[in-house]
Amino acid sequence: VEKSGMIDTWMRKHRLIYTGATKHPFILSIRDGTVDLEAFKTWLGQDYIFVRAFAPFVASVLIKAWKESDDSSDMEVILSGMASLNDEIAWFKSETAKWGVQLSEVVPQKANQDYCRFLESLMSPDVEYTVAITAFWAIEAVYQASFALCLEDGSKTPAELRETCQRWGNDGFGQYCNSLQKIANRRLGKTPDDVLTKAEVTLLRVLEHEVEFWNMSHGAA
Ligand code: HMH
Repeated sequence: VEKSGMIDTWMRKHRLIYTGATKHPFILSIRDGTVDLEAFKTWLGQDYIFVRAFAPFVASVLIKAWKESDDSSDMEVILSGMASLNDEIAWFKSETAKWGVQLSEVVPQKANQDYCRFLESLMSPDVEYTVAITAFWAIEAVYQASFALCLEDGSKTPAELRETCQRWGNDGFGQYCNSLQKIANRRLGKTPDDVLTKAEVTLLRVLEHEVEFWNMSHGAA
């Protein structure tokens, strides 16, 4: 069995759920300029909480890479992601202040709690590096694809939301996602079938959590 382009194979196989995560009605509303700014503010506050849980997850992937990886350059890619998170947390603080979102008053909604709990389960030392790096790639790739859509020619993204879309939709972030995808593909290409199955199931869980996460803002007051 040819396993080297596993991510592409899975993207084709799970196209529907991937599209559900990357072309969610909330993202499409940003893109066509009809976005409800209250929904945007909800997303902003919730995502700050998510990113605070995401940083320790990325740290756990770094530990797994250090222990298990067959290629020392993996660590540099993961470390660069961690460094961006430092900047990202600072950005969330200034962006929420700009929109009048009080971070101390943001209560994590159920979908967010569920997603953070899922991340925590992936931090266990029992979870293979291959499984964790696949999840990591998927989490970043969904945001990259979603926000890049809002920057395409012909999109009517409101001016005050362009910076947000740039944060994840820019080319540098796209290249970083490609680096993560290459690592995931390399690992998946030489992993036993049971771990391969675990990675595929984990990828699907990530995509489901991403859809639920977008749904939060969409269904907001
Ligand atoms: C929910 N998924 C969610 N938030 C994020 N900030 C990312 C992915 C990408 O970092």
